[in-house]
Amino acid sequence: MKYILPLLLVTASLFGDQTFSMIKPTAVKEHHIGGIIDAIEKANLTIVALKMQTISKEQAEAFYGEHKGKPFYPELVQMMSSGPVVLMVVEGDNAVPALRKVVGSTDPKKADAGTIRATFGKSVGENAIHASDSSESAAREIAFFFN
Ligand code: IDP
Ligand code: MG
Repeated sequence: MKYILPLLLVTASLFGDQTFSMIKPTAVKEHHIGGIIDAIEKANLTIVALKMQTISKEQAEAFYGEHKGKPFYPELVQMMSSGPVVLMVVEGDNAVPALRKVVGSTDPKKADAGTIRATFGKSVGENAIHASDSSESAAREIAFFFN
């Protein structure tokens, strides 16, 4: 019994933390899947699950439920359901902040040079990629798209 906690800790550190990411429809249409995945891997993060699908308006509404009522919400839902996206589970040390760092600020014009949004984003609404903002969001978002 006393070995269970240390075993869990060792197992968790072996696998690292997980976060969730999604390449948005505009970036897929503009052939940036390869460039974006390359940037994630160069940040020493590991993609452990990946699939492509077009999400429904209802899924986009539920996924971005925290933004319901904001002026950009209808446009966001429309945009996210407008074509195929790439859904990914990403793993690594401090995966959530590590991925947010390589993704960059919400507004591509304000994002640090070399980040995914600075390189591949066009505007706040078309900023190439989503990345979970906390481990709680990551767990919820992974469960939303992967079972
Ligand atoms: P984040 O993606 O950097 O976490 P959030 O504030 O959670 O940013 O917003 C979710 C998404 O909603 C953004 O990635 C962006 O595409 C979109 N968004 C946020 N604010 C605006 C806005 O003012 N106009 C248009 N779209 C927006
Ligand atoms: Mg967010």
